[in-house]
Amino acid sequence: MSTTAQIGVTGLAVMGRNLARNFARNGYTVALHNRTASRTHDLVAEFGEEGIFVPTEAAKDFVAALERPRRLVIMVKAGEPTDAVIQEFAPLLEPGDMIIDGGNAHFADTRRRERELREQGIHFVGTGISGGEEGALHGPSIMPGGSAESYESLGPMLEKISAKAKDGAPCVTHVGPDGAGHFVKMVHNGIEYADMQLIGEAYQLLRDVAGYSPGQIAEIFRTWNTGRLDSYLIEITAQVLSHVDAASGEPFVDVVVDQAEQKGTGRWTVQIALDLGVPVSGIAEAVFARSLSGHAALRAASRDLAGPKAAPLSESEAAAFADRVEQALYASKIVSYTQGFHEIAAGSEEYGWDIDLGAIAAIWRDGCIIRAAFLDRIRAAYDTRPDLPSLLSDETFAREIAAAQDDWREVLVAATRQGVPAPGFAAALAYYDALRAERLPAALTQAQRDFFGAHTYRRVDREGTFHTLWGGDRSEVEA
Ligand code: NBP
Repeated sequence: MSTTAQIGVTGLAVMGRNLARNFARNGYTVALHNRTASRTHDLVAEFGEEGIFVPTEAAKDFVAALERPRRLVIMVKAGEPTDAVIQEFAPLLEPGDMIIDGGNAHFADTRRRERELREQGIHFVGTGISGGEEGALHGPSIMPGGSAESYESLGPMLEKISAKAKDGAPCVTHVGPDGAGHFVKMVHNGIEYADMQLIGEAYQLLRDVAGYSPGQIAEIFRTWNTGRLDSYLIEITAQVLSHVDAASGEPFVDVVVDQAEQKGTGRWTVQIALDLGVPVSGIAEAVFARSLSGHAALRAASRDLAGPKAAPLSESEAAAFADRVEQALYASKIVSYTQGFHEIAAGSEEYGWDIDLGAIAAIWRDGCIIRAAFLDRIRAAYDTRPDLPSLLSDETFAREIAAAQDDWREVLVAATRQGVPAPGFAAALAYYDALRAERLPAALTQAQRDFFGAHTYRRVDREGTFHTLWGGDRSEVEA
């Protein structure tokens, strides 16, 4: 077999198939492989005219079809299948070749695989790909990790197939070494969870407090989408809310069972944040909210618990309330991104990745699920001040939150009074208030720890570490 393909894709389910087509549509010759050969042949039969494909069945033929250094993309189910595919292909590769894992791998697995393959001289490029099957075909946001050397060879190809932001910039950057790409993709998904939760809370408040119908709320979201909340998720929310179920004639959202599922990347974001000691309370609330929704029996057993008497709003009050919800949603969104970027900065520090936070905001501007006009502003914030301690320290965001905060608080008052859960809005506001607090009750916590466990404390007025003899005369000793 002649060695002609510039890239090969193994794993041709929805994502791999569309990614392979994207490469081919952009003029690359693409070698194809899948464990079950029928997927390979189906792709060629259906889309063969879109570009030049080299279908293969045996692993050795797939490898032989690739020009050197070889670029081999794996798009299989994350976890054991990825290891199985690596074990199948790695022995057939040579130093300098690249294995690109585009699946949703845990970054710790990516670090391990990168280390193991490096010993063989193979570049392992853990790559986050966001945008679902449509993105894979028309241009995703791409977050490659791995060596700088591999990016030199791979970068131009990824730039070609990626989404392009409004200013024409490709939505791909070399995120950093080893697992950096998959780490950033993980946090991207965590932020996506938080975004969706906040949108869900806004919807529920507009429905239960303001009394709007799903169709009316769709219109409100459409209006919001012309302003600073302009984003893919707000846009699709309007579409979902205006959809009427054909079978029942009811709003579609009312016929969907209210139990949200998850695949795990949101949970990982929170687990890793706990390990790194980064408070991502907004993302955590979003993960917990999905989890709570799924506890059907627990919810059924709790349905008769007492709640407040709801007082409906007048038409003008409802309109004013909707404006307040927009402020609360925007302010909470700023906090979610603040927390997500904090986690990326902490991961970068922990693993020595040297991630450019502004560049990450820039590559999320298009192609991915959280794409939004807002990300341009985050990029601008980091461009202005690369050492920004937090997005909340950015002057523009701080000013916007200052303008939003009264409404944000009012929305939470209304939510509490009417008994509508808004954990995302509340967690975001609590984070904001905790950060700006002069004193936190952590002082009391530390004193309690010293009382029951002699864990010591530091004083505000003197250097040193101290312990109080709580069981004795309560005198203070230097620890
Ligand atoms: P799936 O995650 O459903 O995986 C199906 C593919 O994995 C098929 O090609 C299957 O081969 C192959 N495979 C499995 Br399962 N076990 C294998 C094994 N032991 N050896 C070799 N191949 C094996 O496909 P997908 O939804 O296209 O997603 C691909 C990757 O992209 C996943 O890691 C996913 O998390 C990630 N991702 C998905 C999305 C999305 O929107 N779906 C978005 C972003 C990232 P077969 O045909 O022989 O069964």
